[in-house]
Order: sequence, then C-alpha cells, then structure tokens
Amino acid sequence: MKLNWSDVTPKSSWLNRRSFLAAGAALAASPALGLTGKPSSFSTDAEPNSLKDITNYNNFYEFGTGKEDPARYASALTTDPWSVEIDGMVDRPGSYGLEDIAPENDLEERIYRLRCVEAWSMIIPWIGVPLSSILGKVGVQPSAKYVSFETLFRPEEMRGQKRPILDWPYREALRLDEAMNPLTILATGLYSEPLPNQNGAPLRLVVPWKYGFKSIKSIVRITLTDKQPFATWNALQPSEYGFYANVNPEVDHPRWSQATERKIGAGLFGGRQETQMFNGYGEQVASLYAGMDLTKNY
Ligand SMILES: Nc1nc2c(c(=O)[nH]1)N[C@H]1C(S)=C(S)[C@@H](COP(=O)(O)O)O[C@H]1N2
Ligand SMILES: [Mo]
Repeated sequence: MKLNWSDVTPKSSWLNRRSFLAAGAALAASPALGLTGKPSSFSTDAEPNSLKDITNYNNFYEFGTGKEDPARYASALTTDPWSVEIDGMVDRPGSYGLEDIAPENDLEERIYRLRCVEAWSMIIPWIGVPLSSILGKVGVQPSAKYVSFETLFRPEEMRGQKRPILDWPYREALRLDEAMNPLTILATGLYSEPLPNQNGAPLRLVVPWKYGFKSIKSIVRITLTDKQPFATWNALQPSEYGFYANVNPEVDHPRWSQATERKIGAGLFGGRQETQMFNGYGEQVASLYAGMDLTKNY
C-alpha cells in the first residue's frame, strides 16, 4: 500500500485545508495552509530527499545561476494573484486560475525521480494534477501537435532576468502525446505544502522521464500549436540540448557522461548511481519513441 506523505508526517506539521478554512477567516490567511494529494501508483517507493535539499539546491536561472540563488532570492516573486493564459488550438482559450487548473479535490501526490542534465538527481514528493486533465477541460483541437509553456517575465522581481543569461522568458515544449501521458503533471505543491517559490510557485510542469530543464517553473502561458515550438535550452545550444531531452544513459552530453548521476543528499561517500533509461519510466513512455533514433533525437 502506498502512503500519502501526510500519513507519515506528524499531524502538527500539516493541516487539511478544508478543516483549516472552517477554523476561521483569520487562520485562513496563515502560510501554514496544507495541501494533500491522493496517493498514486506512479509514485516511487524510494525515500524522497529532505525538504531542505529540495528547496536549497535548485536551478531557476530567473533568480541567478547558483544552486543557492533561488532559495535566497525567489521570495521576491509575487505568486498571488496568478493566472495562466491558455491559447492557440483550443476550443476554450482564456485566462485560467489555479483553482480551475488544479482543483484541490483532484490533487494527487506523485513521488518522482528528478534527473538534471548536469548529472545530479533527487526524489521529490510533488502534489499536482495530470496535465491531460486541464487540456481536456480547454478542449484540444485535432490540428494541435505540440504544447508550449512560458514562464513569467518580471525582472523587477526575478533579478536574474535583468541580464541576458537566457533568451527570456524561459520557454519549453512537449509533443502532444508526451503532454497527454499520465506521468506528466502540473505541480502546485510538494511535501503537502504549496510549492515553494524556488521550486516554481505557484504552478510548474513535471515531466519525470526527461532532463529537469523540460520541467518549466512558474508558468503563465500554455499554447497549443501544430509546429515544434521554441525551447529555451535547445535554442541556446542545439548540439548539447535536444528538443526531446529524454533521460538516456547511452547518449552523453558532449562535455560529460550521462551514464551515472550524483544523488543529492547521499553524502560525501554516497557515490554515484547508474542513470536509468527514461529515468526509470520506460514502461510508461518507451512506446512514445518507438522507431526513433534516440542518438539523433536526443
Ligand atoms: N523557468 C525555469 N524553469 C526551470 C529552470 C529555470 O532555470 N527556469 N531550471 C530547470 C532545471 S535545469 C531543473 S534541473 C529543474 C529544477 O527543479 P527544482 O529546482 O525544483 O529541483 O527546473 C527546471 N525548470
Ligand atoms: Mo537541470
């Protein structure tokens, strides 16, 4: 049986949001608002990284390129109010709120491996909804073949955007069948709490079989299109970062091996572990790439 994280966390450290709200308006303003999600069979049994690791070792270039920059500077980002523009080849384009995209009753817990292209990894207990659920609500038109995502551009609050480190705003994209795969989620929380800013509050993509850079943070636009969209890292250096970016121990980055990874939190003597094809999610996703040469479509 799979336990929800909240089942094994002391009651004092989390609270059910509904009973919390019932406790009164004054309390409802508290930042300690809990967020629970139904357990999922897609979750790994492996033990998640500590909240400290997950929130202090990050990549979020909008706040700087150092691993500790997001923890230091992301609190400057205003995440409420927030809306997401969903447009392009959809029946019901418009501006959607978080409650439309990830209603609390639909939330699931997904404990996933995260493998960064830089060859480190973590295990993170996300809270979120399948991306397919919101795509179903807005009605994807038959002509659509890709989904593109865009992060907020707000240099006043995202200090890294004051410099042209990347071609801002950060953008990423998936093929429609990848977007519809049940493993692909939009996360609004982790460890039964709303997403910390450094992890991409209030809404970020999680695609666990792809290198971490595909899992775009702080999303403000989702567009359905029939042409392969712009993708930030692919555009910056196509010989190093492909559009697909599937985790693949057999296809090395031109400047380093992808055969092994350093598990964050494993300690100085933790050693390296072998990287798994599709980050261990081959059973769910290998069929998406049947017949494709993965050394060319990296
Ligand atoms: N907008 C945006 N999204 C982003 C990034 C970024 O710099 N900006 N970094 C990516 C990379 S390289 C990784 S490995 C993951 C890291 O997610 P985490 O910090 O929540 O572990 O976020 C991805 N999403
Ligand atoms: Mo990454």
